[in-house]
Amino acid sequence: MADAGSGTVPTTFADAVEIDLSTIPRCGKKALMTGITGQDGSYLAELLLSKGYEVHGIIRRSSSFNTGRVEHLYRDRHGSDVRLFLHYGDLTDSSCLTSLLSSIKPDEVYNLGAQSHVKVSFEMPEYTAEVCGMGTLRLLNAIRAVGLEKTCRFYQASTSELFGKVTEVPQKETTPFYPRSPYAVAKQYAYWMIVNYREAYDMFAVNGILFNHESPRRGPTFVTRKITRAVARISRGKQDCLFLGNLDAKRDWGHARDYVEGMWRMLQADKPQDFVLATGETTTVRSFVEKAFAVVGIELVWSGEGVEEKGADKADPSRILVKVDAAYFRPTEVDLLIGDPAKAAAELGWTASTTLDQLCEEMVKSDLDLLEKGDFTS
Ligand code: NDP
Ligand code: GDR
Repeated sequence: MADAGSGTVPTTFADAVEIDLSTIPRCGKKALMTGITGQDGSYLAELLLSKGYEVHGIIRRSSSFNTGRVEHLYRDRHGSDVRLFLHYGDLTDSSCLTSLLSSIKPDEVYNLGAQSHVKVSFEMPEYTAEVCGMGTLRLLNAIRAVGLEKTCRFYQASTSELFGKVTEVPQKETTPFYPRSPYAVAKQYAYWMIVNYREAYDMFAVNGILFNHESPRRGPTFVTRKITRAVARISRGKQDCLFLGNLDAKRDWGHARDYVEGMWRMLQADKPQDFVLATGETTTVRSFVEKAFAVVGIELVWSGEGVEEKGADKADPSRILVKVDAAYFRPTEVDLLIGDPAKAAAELGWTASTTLDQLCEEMVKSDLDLLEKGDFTS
């Protein structure tokens, strides 16, 4: 079992939910999760603990602490009523996956671990395939190797990136795939492995085809968080300009907290099926920039040079707040994503409850808060 730190590190995120386990009876179920240190993993761990699960998360060895997002959930393993266990492991290492599954014998496995950055996947295509593609196969095989295939339910973090080049709008479960990055191609391999193991071995294995979901805990190199962090810093005079890539890309953005509820519901269903989770609305990156600046009261004017603050002193070179930098463009782009969540609404009773305006405001305010606390490392 791994150490998550001393337990004295202050909670980084204002939305981190402390859970009083003494008020929550155990439900008797165990979940094993890859990617627990990521955005979704931290919200899913909160959700499962609040439902009485015993939660086991696989973390990677790192030269610095990488458990900041679950720090508030971690109790010293020598204490009483411990329900969150962290284990070192990696999706590239079959032996650790097999031995963890054999010792934990989980009722549910959530495979959230990934090299999840689309742009980075063009620079590290082979590693991305190893983790996102082969890693999923390793986990599926490990479940079979230890004889859990008939009892253990499996959630695969599939993605709207599978739809890639637009063939249908809005995109739903039956829309053909056309992946546009090494990341998406690797995820498509994993998608079909889930379908194949479901059909070949009668496993309860499902794909959640999730559209973009964000939060104050979003990694800082994804576009929404990159924007909200910069807006916080610019509004406090700590940064002059934000450099972005393609401002015209359109995404269907929801809140990660809503989406992990959908993941859990997929595994509670009567039969294993694949589901799209989305809001059903799409917005350009450009419009998200406007919304984020509006939270701090800055109105923008778009010009040839970049994006200016409305009414700013023209003599002031710092009036250009956003500039386009070609370095952030991808070799192939996904131009338009908009999902149809009708099947999830009808069969799981799931809908996205947070609007984009609420999400954007929450993210900007959280980044202002982190800036004020001097905690801008997350
Ligand atoms: P993050 O990038 O925030 O988290 C990724 C997680 O995977 C981290 O815990 C990371 O560990 C872990 N990880 C990376 N490499 C490995 C590896 N080799 N072995 C084991 N674990 C590894 O992603 P999100 O939380 O945003 O996304 C969760 C999953 O959902 C991912 O699979 C992603 O591809 C998918 N997805 C995400 C969407 C979104 O909009 N957020 C939409 C659709 C799908 P570490 O902290 O050490 O880096
Ligand atoms: P995405 O998310 O590629 O959709 O993948 P990201 O936030 O990286 O990009 C969204 C869109 O914004 C454009 N963009 C920029 N993106 C980044 N990161 N940085 C920039 O400076 C920038 N400027 C413009 C991008 O070109 C793109 O069009 C996310 C990940 O979480 C995946 O793991 C997940 O599968 C999909 O969402 C659904």
